[in-house]
Amino acid sequence: MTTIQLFGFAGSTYVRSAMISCEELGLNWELAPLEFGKASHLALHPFGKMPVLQHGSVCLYETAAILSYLNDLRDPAVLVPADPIDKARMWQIVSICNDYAYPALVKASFADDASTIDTEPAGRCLDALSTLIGQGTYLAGDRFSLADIVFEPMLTQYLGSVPAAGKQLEDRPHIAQWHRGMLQRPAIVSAYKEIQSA
Ligand SMILES: N[C@@H](CCC(=O)N[C@@H](CS)C(=O)NCC(=O)O)C(=O)O
Repeated sequence: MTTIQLFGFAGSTYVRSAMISCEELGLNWELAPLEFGKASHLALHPFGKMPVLQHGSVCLYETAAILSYLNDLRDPAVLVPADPIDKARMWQIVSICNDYAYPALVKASFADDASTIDTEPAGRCLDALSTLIGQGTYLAGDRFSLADIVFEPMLTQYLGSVPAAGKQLEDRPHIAQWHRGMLQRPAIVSAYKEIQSA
């Protein structure tokens, strides 16, 4: 199969989600350099973000679309639940991640002084996801899905940058347990190894 090129930086949480998906699906992929903000970048992504996927003649931006495409390269597709309720739950969580968790956990973590940020919005995201996961092992349904793949890098970024994050996670034991499980998943372990060597 033609190598999948992921344009972006390994530090980006959304690029990480694409890397984890490729690892989980056993796809042949590589990170490709991006001249951030330059004309060559805007030609790939008119909004100047990352990741961008290039696979043969297919060029895609927007992470949810990229992850859905990667999943459908595998037959049977494995990262989107077949059950309609689990599938709706998965897209609900991806949307929560994009609209609420990304600003609250990721953008906030880039503040000049992460020890002074308002952690209430992140706490609200963790509470919502805690309610949705209940006693489960995965965020949506009983299998690893795109919901886990999108949220895991966001939480890891937040925990690595915001001093109050550890206590916030400790206060939500189901999410803490979910995160421990995610960090042991082989696809996530190997994606993070790639990130360290990138
Ligand atoms: N809606 C986009 C968001 C992508 C996004 O915000 N990526 C971040 C990196 S995690 C980015 O490109 N940030 C650079 C910037 O905002 O200047 C998607 O789903 O792919």
